[in-house]
Amino acid sequence: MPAQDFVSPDSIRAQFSAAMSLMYKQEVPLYGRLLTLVSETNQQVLDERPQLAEALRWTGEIERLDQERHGAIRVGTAAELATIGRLFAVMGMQPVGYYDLSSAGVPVHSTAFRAVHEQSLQVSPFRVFTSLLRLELIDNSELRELARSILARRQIFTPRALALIEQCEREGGLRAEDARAFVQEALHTFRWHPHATVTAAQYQQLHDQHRLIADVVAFKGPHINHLTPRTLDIDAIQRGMPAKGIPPKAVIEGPPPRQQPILLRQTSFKALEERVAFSDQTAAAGSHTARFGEIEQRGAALTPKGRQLYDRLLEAAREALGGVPAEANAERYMQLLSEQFEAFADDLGQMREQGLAYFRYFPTERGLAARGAPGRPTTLEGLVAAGHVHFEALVYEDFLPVSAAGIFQSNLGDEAQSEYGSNANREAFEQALGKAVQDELALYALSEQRSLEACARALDLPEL
Ligand code: OOG
Ligand code: NI
Repeated sequence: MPAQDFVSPDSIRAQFSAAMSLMYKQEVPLYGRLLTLVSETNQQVLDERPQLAEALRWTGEIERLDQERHGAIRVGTAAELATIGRLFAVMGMQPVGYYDLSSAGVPVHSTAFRAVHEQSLQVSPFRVFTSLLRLELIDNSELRELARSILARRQIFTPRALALIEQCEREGGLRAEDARAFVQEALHTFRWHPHATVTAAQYQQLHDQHRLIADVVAFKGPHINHLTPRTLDIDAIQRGMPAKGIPPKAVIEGPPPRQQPILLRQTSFKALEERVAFSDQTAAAGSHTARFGEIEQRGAALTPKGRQLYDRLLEAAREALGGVPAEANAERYMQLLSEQFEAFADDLGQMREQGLAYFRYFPTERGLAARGAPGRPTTLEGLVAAGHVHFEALVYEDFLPVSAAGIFQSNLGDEAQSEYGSNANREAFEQALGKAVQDELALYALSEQRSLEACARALDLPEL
């Protein structure tokens, strides 16, 4: 079968992302309202800040902005994680990064499934933060066994989804009709199921141990628990949410507001209370809070040096606060954060000189016009100074462990604080997944490198 008959994985991911968004809008109407607020705000920002619009045009992000979102799921077993990995691979999504949430009192570890090449990200930046429950961290052995046996009985994929994954692996791709069927079949795994697989008493037992355990174990599948659009101004959204009847969490996770955004800033709002029918009930007499809303603003991907600085400043702000950021100390926390981050250059040129972020380079009209001209600059610095090469920050495509912990906590409720020590175990995660997770820093470095190579080619230079 010739390869050209196959639909590209990027296009399957774009279809899936759109289908997921449509499904979630129907399941969680507040998500639809949030999308409207975000797109109105983004339009306003683009109108008011032509320089930002220009930067987004250079990188192409302006075209992907509307469809940009991430989701999150939590799976219960190694086998589920491995198959989810194969399902995402059909859509060109690879596991990137390892996140340990145990140190934050959440018994999971996680990765992000996403496209890894800038051209694929341009077609669809859709990503899914995927967590694996760690039953081994739960010390109540009876409950652990109960959870294990319940999880062992469920099948979170439809038979047709499994068959299409196998077909794709065997043949090297899916044709249009199969790709459409795959998207519909895969959606079932992420749907909300109001029928629990456990009795009301079992639910209570799981819930008393940790709300997250009940969320993962008591249902038929790993329902998508939020879908997060990308905003260009998260402070405006945070301020605008209450008026729309959407109460946000107390503080925005991540760095403080800046001229040049870095990494990721996120805020969320409380979970919905859903009606649930436990297995010993005929009507939906119970309730469960699983799903919430989240918004994010993305900025520059940082180099190891930039990331170390970020981690240090964030830690210093938290230390100075002397507690977990919450409603009562939110203002002081934002103040401390801004003070600390004065030490982080807020200018693209300086960030580049100091080696804090990754960049993409583009040949300019002037550079192209000067091709072959005698005496033109041939080094990167010379080309930048002469305006022959333009640079923009490479956008961060991943997540942040401290922020993720804050998001988990905000929707699990503050009563859910537990102690699991610091139990990072990337090896165990990769063994469950059946492959290694990719190093996000290496991916950014490659992307930057490719943009330099493309620049050199366009400008007829040997290398940059
Ligand atoms: C995932 C929480 C983390 C993010 O954006 O950092 C997250 C979850 O609650 O399952 O979504
Ligand atoms: Ni999220």
